[in-house]
Amino acid sequence: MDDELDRAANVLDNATQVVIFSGAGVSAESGVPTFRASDGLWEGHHIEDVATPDGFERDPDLVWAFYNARRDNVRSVKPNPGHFAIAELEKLVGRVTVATQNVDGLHLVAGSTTVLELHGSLRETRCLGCGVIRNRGLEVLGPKPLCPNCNGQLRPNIVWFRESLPRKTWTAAEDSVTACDVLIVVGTSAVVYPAAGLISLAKSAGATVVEVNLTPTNASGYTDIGLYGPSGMMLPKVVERLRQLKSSE
Ligand code: BV8
Ligand code: ZN
Repeated sequence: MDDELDRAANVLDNATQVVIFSGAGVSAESGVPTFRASDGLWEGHHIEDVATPDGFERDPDLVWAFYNARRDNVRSVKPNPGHFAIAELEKLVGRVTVATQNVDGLHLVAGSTTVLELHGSLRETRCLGCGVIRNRGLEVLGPKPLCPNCNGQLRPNIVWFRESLPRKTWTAAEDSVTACDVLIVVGTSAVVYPAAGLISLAKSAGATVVEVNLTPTNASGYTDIGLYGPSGMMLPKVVERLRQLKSSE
């Protein structure tokens, strides 16, 4: 593994633009549950019931109970060394963009400054009446939150299955991976599209792809350097090696 860590540090040392494409695995060591539970359930619910527009239409109370429970979870968690190593990269590499599938906001809490939240944020609500998107932090919202502006029904500002990703955010993500020298794919099973398509896009644009995961995934076919172990351990090791390279230059 040392060779792979050195190779990863070397490609980062020569990079001017780096993109981190992250999924639920980067937050696992912070205590945020990942999606691919073995029984296909997500915190005891079927995806269909809690992460689709139809599910919300059918039972908004169930969906709000699900998202309020995840807001409660995120209120009690902190970024882990993997998030902090990603934030630290910004001091060592010209331009770092984080394109995350996660909605927990932990990259921002850890200090990353350019974070594209491809699937929205647990901290944001959107009004079905006036359309206003608000960042409500992690305040308790109650079972049927209403818009303070027009008293309309609020929904989580999250991208559910069969919904489009926010256009500006998605375009920025595509542009960043097309321009990057290195793409670090961390903590994702790379099964959800269009987000997972960023990996092949980066590869076809000539980027070196580094995968950080417990095990190989659907991304592994595009991977040049594989770092298999917990991201909270692997990422700080890579950044430490990179810091040593930079200080010896
Ligand atoms: C769209 C928000 C089109 C919710 C999410 C059939 C019908 C309709 C659509 C489709 C279809 N078939 C496919 C699709 C497209 C669909 C899709 O991709 N489905 C998949 C399941 C096949 N995509 C969509 O629907 C997207 N929209 O296509 O619109 C459209 C629109 C308009 C008009 C025409 C067409 C929208 C997708 C977004 C869905 N929303 N999240 C919420 O979070 O509440 S996706 C959800 O899954 C999360 O965002 C999550 O990030 C994402 C992917 O999961 P991962 O992050 O990868 O997490 P996972 O648990 O899977 O893996 C964790 C990994 O970490 C593992 O590899 C594990 O080994 C690793 N790990 C664990 N611990 C560690 C670790 N690694 C390192 N260290 C550790 N310690
Ligand atoms: Zn409103």
